[in-house]
Amino acid sequence: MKTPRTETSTSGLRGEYEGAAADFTVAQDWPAYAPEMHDRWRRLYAAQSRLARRHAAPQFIEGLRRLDCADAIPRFEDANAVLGPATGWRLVAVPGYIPDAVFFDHLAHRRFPVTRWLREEHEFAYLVEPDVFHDFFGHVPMLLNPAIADFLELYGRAGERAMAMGALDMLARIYWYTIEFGLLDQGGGLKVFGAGIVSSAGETVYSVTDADVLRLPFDPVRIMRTAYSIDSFQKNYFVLASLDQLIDGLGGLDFGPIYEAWRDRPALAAGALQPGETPYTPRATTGDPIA
Ligand code: HBI
Ligand code: FE
Repeated sequence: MKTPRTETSTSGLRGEYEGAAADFTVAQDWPAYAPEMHDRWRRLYAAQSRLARRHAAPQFIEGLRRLDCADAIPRFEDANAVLGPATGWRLVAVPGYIPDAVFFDHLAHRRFPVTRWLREEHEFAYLVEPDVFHDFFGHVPMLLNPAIADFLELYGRAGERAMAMGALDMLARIYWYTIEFGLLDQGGGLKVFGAGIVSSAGETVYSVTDADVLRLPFDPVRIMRTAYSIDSFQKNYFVLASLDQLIDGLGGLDFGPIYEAWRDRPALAAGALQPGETPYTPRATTGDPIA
């Protein structure tokens, strides 16, 4: 019988790129997670799912329910048995952040890279780099949604050209302001669906309830031009009226001319309303008040 490793030895898995395949994938090595890690996952899950019930988009809540992962760090294989039939996506384990080109290639082939290690206790509420809680809890529920599933593949396929054109920053902002920090208003009040928000207690509440933060209607070109912060709450958010807007607004769009028009000009500062712009006005709610 395999004894679980101690917390100290297991944390050696963090950022362990040695032994990774050429595409940076590794085995998840689920048996290596120590009991205290499963317990930490359970507490992270409990805290964030409670907030999600109140503030997350119904698509996220539904996806999370289908993954059935409240009690322990999930086995990626189990999630794949749910994901495959639903949207054709598959999770692959990675040691952490991977090179842009590799990341894009995985997405283009409907493989989602999930970091295998879990944050430590002192990082419970805040972490700059992705861990298994951010990657799994934040991203995987939305991979069960067909619109997000198609959009992420499209994003992956756009990577090569953006890199060749020196416009990776512009493309990355699309991911950042939708997949990571997107808001959605389908008429039931402002909801979160971005993984960076739903995996953060503070930002889940802040992004939808703060009266002063700038929210703008979803606009691909505006997003591609807008800088973002990686170490604080966002200074602006973009609001989708439906998840279909992602494909409808970006699927037929030729990014080439947009890159050419804007890549050499300075980005717009986050949180700065531009002349002629109006902040997002929430749609009338349909009996589902938000705090
Ligand atoms: N690697 N594991 C991981 N997770 C990411 O979100 C990620 C990455 N590599 C590159 C990357 N993101 C971004 O730079 C691209 O979306 C541009
Ligand atoms: Fe992420």
